[in-house]
Amino acid sequence: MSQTKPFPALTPTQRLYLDVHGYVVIENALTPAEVAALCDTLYGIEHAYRQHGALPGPDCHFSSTAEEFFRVDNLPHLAPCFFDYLTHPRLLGMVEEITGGNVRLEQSDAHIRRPSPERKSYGFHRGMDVGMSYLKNGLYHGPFVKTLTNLTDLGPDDGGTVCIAGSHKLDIDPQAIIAAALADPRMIHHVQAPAGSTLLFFESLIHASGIIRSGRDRLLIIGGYTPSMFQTWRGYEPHSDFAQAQDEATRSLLTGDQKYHWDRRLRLLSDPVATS
Ligand SMILES: O=C(O)CCC(=O)C(=O)O
Repeated sequence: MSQTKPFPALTPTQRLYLDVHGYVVIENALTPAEVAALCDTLYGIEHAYRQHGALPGPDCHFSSTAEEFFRVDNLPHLAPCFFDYLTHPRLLGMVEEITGGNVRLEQSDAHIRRPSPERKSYGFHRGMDVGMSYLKNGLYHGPFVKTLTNLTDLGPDDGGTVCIAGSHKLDIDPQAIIAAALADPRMIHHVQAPAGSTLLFFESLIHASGIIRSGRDRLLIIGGYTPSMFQTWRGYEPHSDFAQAQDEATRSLLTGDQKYHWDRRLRLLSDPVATS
């Protein structure tokens, strides 16, 4: 990783929004060229699969190959644009800020979602227990954080991510939270943003894929990150030769080999955002 990760990476306003709601949208985090490369690569992988049933490389898998939901998993070694996204210095700076120290890649996946007439309800879920979170300098920190970047523009009918705002702090049975929130749509926030915008969120936030009503494809890419001593999700172990060929910082990001040498990164809310 040649560029430095900014710290703090979030403005005080972005950090406040994140702490209150459990997510914040960073508009235009990626350039149009980065978005185009990711879309071309993802469509290319789907095309190769539909033609020949081919996987795009070793140590990866498809979580879904349905027409309305195509998903390829474990990405860093599959294409340079995937690698660049998952090692994006600014996004990593944000992730480290809200986990509270250096991170490793825990999972990575890219999706193509298409309209599905059968899909009438959200599949709300969370991937981390709220009890694993902690406060430092009065700010909320969590051990599992995702950067979900939409690669297509998201208007109100394009099926952007939905979430129950503030649920990242609620140590309550998720089914009870979901039932209560569904009774008042104001509690369900719905991401709308230009292509290349990143939804940064705690995995303890209850969230789901939105429902596409526009008829347009929705493409996205996700990096999941944890402190260095955590394991990957099953099926996301790094491709060994690829990881070993990286510089030390990148290898640690991919393998978590810093383990319990956890370099803390803590800010105050009032600290201004770093410009580089
Ligand atoms: O499709 C989305 O917007 C949400 C994806 C999601 O729920 C997840 O990766 O856990």
